[in-house]
Amino acid sequence: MLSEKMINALNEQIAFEGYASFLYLAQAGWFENKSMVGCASFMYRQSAEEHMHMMKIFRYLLEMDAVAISPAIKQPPAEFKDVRTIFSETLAHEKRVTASINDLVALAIKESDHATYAFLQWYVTEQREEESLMRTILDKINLIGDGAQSLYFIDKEIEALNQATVAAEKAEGGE
Ligand code: OFO
Repeated sequence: MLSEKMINALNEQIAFEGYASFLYLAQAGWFENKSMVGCASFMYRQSAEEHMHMMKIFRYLLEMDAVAISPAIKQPPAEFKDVRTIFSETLAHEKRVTASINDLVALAIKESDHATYAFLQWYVTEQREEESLMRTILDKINLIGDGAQSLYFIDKEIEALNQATVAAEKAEGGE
């Protein structure tokens, strides 16, 4: 049985993941408007992933006989400064998500909540991979440069990363 505190914290995490899904959707739209289709498909996939992260917690709460709350989502921006800013903000956002997952893990340990501790380990791994992926993208942008002439090459690189991630996920069996 989950504590009241854990139920509330998991419901807050649902809202966090939901916001990430809509933020990445907004960024996908921004990229598509700029004809950066590689970056757009990357962000559409990220958005779908965040939705899946949200649903995993939603279902976990229900499985544990708790109330899962469908969150109110703050509207994300529709305009963004440039490609580099989008990816550095995305990395910053993922770092905040990691901190929030770590707080949940700490709470599970404090409450000797072994079921939630085990459940959260998937998120610990996921966050490590996500942060590493965003850092790789920023490194590539730094190498290529982000002037107007470079956008085409950045888009191609991110499309290639996107394809590699999809292939790796398929090989792992879905997630
Ligand atoms: Fe779900 O926040 Fe990262 O991936």
